[in-house]
Amino acid sequence: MEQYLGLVENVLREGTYKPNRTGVDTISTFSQHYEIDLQKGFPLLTTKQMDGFRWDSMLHELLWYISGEEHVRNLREKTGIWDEWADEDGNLDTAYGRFWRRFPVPESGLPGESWPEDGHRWTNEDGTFDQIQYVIDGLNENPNSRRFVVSAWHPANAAVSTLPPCHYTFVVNVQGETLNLHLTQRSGDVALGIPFNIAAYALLATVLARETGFEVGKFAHTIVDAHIYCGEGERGEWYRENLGELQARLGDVEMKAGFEEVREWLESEAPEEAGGKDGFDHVP
Ligand code: UFP
Repeated sequence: MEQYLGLVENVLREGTYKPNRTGVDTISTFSQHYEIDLQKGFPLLTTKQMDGFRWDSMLHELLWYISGEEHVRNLREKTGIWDEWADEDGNLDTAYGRFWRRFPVPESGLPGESWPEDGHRWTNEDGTFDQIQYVIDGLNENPNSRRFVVSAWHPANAAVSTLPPCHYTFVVNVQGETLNLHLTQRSGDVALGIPFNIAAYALLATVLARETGFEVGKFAHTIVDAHIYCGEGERGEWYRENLGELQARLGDVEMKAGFEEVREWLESEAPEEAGGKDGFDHVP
């Protein structure tokens, strides 16, 4: 997929060396954006190994978001991808589904709001707010609205969470007969997380379009900090010292030829002490 290769290329060519909380340093860029036309096919990347298991995990993860559950007790029977973030009872301090389907609202709404006694039609029994139902009803009743925003970002929760949402808000937008989806992501691991995120939101756009009778249109993605993990310890040090030279020499490589080619080139350039073979997309 040319957009993904373009993203990899931008990060490698323009990125700066950036340590972060994980202890595994990154080559990082600010504000990457691309669009993918979903009418031309489903964006499942073939440059990474997207075998049955990973597709299955992504599918169950998305279904889990839509379920609104804030525990992994059912999800972990299908995939263990969220287990490390859950406590002993399987509860998470931050769960996308909880905010999508049951966003916390004070009992009578926020101060200054005219909140009906019995809540909104999108208010759940426990007083929380169902953002997904709000969007689906809106798409059916008033599709030209520009207010189809779903947010997983709860500022107070994010301040104390072990993993605040990465892909934290999306907006659905109708143009004619097509339904488009724009995702904003605060932090994106280009090698590991992003292929997963693209597939999940392309699928979500498809599901929302089917549910509301639209054709699926485009998936647009903005990533605020798009990064590639390059290494820790000596390996990180090597990248920190040599990134400029590496980038100068990237001009010699035809990146669009393929991710694998770039990877092979980096592997052959990076000396053994810099990680050699695994130095490129090492992930924590
Ligand atoms: N990350 C993704 N996509 C996800 C997800 C995590 O790319 O869906 F949950 C990556 C981004 C970053 C790390 O490398 O995980 C989260 O770290 P931080 O919270 O410090 O940004």
